[in-house]
Amino acid sequence: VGQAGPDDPASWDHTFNPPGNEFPKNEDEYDPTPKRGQGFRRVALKGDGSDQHDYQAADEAIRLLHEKREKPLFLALGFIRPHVPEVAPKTFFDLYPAERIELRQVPANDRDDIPAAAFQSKEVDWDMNEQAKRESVRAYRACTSFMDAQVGRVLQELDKLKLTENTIIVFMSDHGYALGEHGWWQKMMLFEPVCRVPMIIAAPGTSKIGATARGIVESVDLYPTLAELCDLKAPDSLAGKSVIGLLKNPDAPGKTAAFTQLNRPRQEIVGRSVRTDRYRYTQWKEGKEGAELYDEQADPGELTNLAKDPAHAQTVADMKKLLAGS
Ligand SMILES: [Ca+2]
Repeated sequence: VGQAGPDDPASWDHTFNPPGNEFPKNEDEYDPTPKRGQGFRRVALKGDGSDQHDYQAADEAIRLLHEKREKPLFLALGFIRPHVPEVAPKTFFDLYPAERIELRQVPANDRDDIPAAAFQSKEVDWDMNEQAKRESVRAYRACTSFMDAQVGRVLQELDKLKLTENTIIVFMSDHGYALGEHGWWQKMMLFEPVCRVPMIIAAPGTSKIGATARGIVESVDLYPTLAELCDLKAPDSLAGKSVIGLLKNPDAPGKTAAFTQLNRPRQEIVGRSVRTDRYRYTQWKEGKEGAELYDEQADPGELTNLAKDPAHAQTVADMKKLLAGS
């Protein structure tokens, strides 16, 4: 927000980094998690949020669509929400009354079979009580809907300009988000809700509207997919694989596995995780700091770690082989 970060200037003809307003003064603000400082602030704004980064980024995208509509264009539009701090107009908070939010039910002994390295800290729920947790989920939903509304503004403009029919649209996120799973919030873990991201692709003439492909894909597959859709030659060095087969036929098989890696530099621990259609296997510091195996079909909440279960020894061996080959 407000800065180019590690962007590569040579890759862009035009950049725009709106500063937004993440610290509004006079709004309805509440902070239930004093231990986390500004990290989990929630702000319900007056007005339509037009002082916010995501709104201004959508405005700029709309302006560029008008200006550049005659020629092929690659537009990367980054939204910050629902990343913390959770700032959105009050009207979006009103969509999600706190009393209607259902919280994750975490068994008291859940962490007993999880290696300590799986968590950034031992803290459970950051000392939030039930009400604060409900408000946190509510703020996340409000911010997600606010961001979604900005996506909608841009798509509407594409329609108005009659560009939808020859535009490839991709919606994805850089990581998922924990909302109380295993007593954890935000990211920095290798459980399903954090490793998994949305990947929505509308490629006119190729993809089927509203279809869901169940095959495994990875974020690194985006580059070769876009290259193929645009009839461009991708470099041979790319790690990913085009998903165009799944766009054409959502029932087509995906990859054997997807990989995710997490660094805990302070503890000098790297966690590596592999997901197949049935299992997730994660090991910390090559297994020296523990391992986890979850049956995602029987146990989608990842509550029972099967890594030490003799009945799953073969599965563990297979998953280790996948990790070693990645
Ligand atoms: Ca458990």
